[in-house]
Amino acid sequence: MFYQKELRWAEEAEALKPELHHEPISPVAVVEAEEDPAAWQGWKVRRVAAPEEVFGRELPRSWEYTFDFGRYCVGFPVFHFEFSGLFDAPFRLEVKLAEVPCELGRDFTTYRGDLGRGWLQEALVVEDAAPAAIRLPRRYAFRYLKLKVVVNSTYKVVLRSVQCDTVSAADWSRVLPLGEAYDQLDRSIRRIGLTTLAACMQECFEDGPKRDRRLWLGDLRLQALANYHSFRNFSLVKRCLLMFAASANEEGEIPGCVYPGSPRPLAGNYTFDYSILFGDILLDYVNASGDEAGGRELFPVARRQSEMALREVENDCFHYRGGYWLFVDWQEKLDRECAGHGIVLYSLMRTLALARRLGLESEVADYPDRIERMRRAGYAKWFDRARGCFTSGADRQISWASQIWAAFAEMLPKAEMQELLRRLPAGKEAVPPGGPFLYNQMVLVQERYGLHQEAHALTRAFWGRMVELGADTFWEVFDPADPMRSPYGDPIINSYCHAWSTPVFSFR
Ligand code: RAM
Repeated sequence: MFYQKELRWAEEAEALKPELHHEPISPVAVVEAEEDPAAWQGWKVRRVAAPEEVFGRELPRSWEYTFDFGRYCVGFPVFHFEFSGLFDAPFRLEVKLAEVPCELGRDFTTYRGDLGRGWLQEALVVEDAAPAAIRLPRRYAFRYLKLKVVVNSTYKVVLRSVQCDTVSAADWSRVLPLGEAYDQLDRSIRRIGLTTLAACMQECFEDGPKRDRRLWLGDLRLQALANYHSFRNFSLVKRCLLMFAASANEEGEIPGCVYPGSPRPLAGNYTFDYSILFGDILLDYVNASGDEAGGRELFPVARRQSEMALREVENDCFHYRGGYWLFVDWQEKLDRECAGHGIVLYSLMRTLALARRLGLESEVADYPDRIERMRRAGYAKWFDRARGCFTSGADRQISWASQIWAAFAEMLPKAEMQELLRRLPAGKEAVPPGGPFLYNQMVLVQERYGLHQEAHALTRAFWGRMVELGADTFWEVFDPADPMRSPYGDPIINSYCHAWSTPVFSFR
């Protein structure tokens, strides 16, 4: 449908590829991973030496050191060596990199997850001539880096230094400091949140720099908003929107994620609830950047996604027939239909608001009426008056997801919705979020309804717990009651620096 334009959009996206900022980072300690049942996920690290005690010394034939960089790094590890003696056999170096202690401690051969083991970060370098420096060609995301040599030859080796050439598209000089009123915990949450966001800002917004290193639309929505509050890199958002537009299929549907690449970004998974929020992200972008021409250029893509969403609506209600991915959250128990209705409705509302913002209202002339009808029908079908909240499915399940998306879609008068949102966290009956993605939606919707205190308190309770547990960046998956939780069958494949876990929306 957009084929004529897609190549141009791909070219425009390519032209917006950012120059990355480089910063060399050195380790602060030599550590060892240790099993400890009292530690989060059963592992901790213990400091055993200063890096200077290892650098510059002649090393034994076999050796192994784990360097702790003291902070999260995304970039290219570089090692400097000095060799003496006859180089009579290749130099073989094993490298392992980890975001968290549990990943560092676990033997990767015991990995039992569903996603490809290739995401677990390791490298084997074999050099036929004595190297003065080795720079790993792949980009890694880590705090801990382990080097191992098993039975070297007769020559002697000195390790001169270990460093990481870190890269990011984020410019920290654009971030404004937090006001006086915020305490230490707030400052930590915001700093770690922005570190997470900056680590995910590469040649596009990535969901996680360890995994999947891809541009996901649902993650982009939160990243772009967090970015407007901080690094204010508008062209990176525009580049990402163009990448999605350039990978639309014949029907004009955009995927839930793209694999960056030329000449056109490659479409990844189709994720219904992600695709239909394209117009929402575009509207936020136009409002934040003032780029109305860019908004007009991509408006047809937004409108097309809303049209696709409407194909799933029957008698003014969203009907989940299956056969496609309706994500909403990682919560397995969740009945997604009511939340799906809220997302479709919200998508229409935002596409309409975008059209109004751009003076294109006539192109969506039927939307106000459709929105009103869907609001009424949705209320009649899913609102349970006796219990005072939205339910979903045959068992009339109450969940955070249903209330949150009903709130985004303004399915109740404002005061009633405020009251419902206030009640929700305390209610034991409601199916809670399956992780940070939905907690962040809750914070956003609370702010939207003027519930700032509540949003701030939720941010402190949920992300504050990760701070206490020693997070350097915020995690893709976090259930305080279940440290080993993973949607992929093994927590070492989880991403521990994840875009959708940037809790900056309740700081002003
Ligand atoms: C995972 C990634 C990504 C998310 C999708 C739904 O593969 O964590 O961030 O958006 O799931």
